[in-house]
Amino acid sequence: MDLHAQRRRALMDRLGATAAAVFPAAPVALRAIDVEHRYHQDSDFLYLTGFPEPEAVCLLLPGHPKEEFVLFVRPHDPERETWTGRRAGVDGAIATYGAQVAYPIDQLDEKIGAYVSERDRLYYRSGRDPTFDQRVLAWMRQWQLTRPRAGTGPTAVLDPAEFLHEMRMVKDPEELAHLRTAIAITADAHRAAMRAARPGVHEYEIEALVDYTFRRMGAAGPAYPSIVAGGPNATTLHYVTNDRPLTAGDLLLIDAGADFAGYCADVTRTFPVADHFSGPQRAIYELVLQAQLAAIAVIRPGIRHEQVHQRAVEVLVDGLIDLRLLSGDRQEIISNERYRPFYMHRTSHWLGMDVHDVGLYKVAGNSRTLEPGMVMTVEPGIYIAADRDDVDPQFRGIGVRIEDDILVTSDGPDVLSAAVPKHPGDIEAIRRAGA
Ligand SMILES: [Mn+2]
Repeated sequence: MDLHAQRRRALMDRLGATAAAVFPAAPVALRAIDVEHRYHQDSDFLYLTGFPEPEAVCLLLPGHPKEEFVLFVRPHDPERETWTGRRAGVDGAIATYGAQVAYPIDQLDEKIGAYVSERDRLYYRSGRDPTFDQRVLAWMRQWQLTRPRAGTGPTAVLDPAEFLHEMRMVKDPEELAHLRTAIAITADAHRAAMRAARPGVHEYEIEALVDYTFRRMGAAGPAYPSIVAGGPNATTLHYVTNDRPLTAGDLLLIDAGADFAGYCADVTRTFPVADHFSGPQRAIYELVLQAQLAAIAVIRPGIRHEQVHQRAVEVLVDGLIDLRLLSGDRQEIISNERYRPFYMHRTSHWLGMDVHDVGLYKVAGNSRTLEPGMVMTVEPGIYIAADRDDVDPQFRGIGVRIEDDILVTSDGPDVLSAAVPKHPGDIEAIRRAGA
């Protein structure tokens, strides 16, 4: 059984034999009236089917004697395929993707009624595609009408996330292999950027080098718009304008990750455009690094996700007190979140097919317990905007974030992005070698 079949089996066992589940492919996104964005498949759909095309629907019918896995796909159309490329077609949906039965997508409304009217509940995640939501509502109205005489038909639409997204949180071997590749490509791109940055080069030139490296090595492209933020731009968390020339006194913050085979890397490094850090830059940098290393060090199965953030905050607050950027009692600063003018985001998110991957951070009111196979980022930072006149002038305009991708293993944290230098000596070495 291939991995997609194993995943469908595991999901169907959880859904139970009286349920049906519907997963549509992602709709095509338009950039202009007749220009499409590069297609990005829906992660849930891709996880369960491996099917890369738009205009497709996966129907799961747990316990059905012959047709547990039904695909609706675009049929062959030689005229259309001349323009947009080969389609798997109904035959390929069965032969290549393992559907037990497949239909042209335009038969969906006609066929789904009979399949699902024998089930008592329908799993479907609404809110992602309003057009498809309307379709599901129309089916439900139809089943409401036929239910009194048929005696069967779904009475509830439920979110499959509680089962499916729990599965996606713990990565299987194929997923880990794709993630490792995405992260290895990303590491190459960050190292290339560290060698290439110098005064006079624009942020967009570094962005182009990063994105070029992703594509050259077989990634689909950046998993999110690459942030290449020189100097004070690094204090804007989601800076993507990337149009400023770098100057010798800048730090350069790059937050960029490749998308490979549907899996996302998410890595941030900050380094000097000169071949060494200035004193104040190095003080802030070493504090963020210390916080990041301490936060990574607590990762192991059984700890709560929240503890990673707490550890980072403790180290950052101690350091901000030492640097006289904050004053007062550590506990008081933490409970009142007085560090937030310097550190305003969370330390960690799940990582996988989505950059901010699916899965609960809290279960029954408590922060989630880590398990082997989960993948998460650790990304503390300090951001001091250039116009912060309440702050010692030597620190103004400094923004630092350091982000790695961590696999939780029974032996502790496995830093998947360790190939990108982050210790000041290693960064200064690669800077000097590249110049
Ligand atoms: Mn991140």
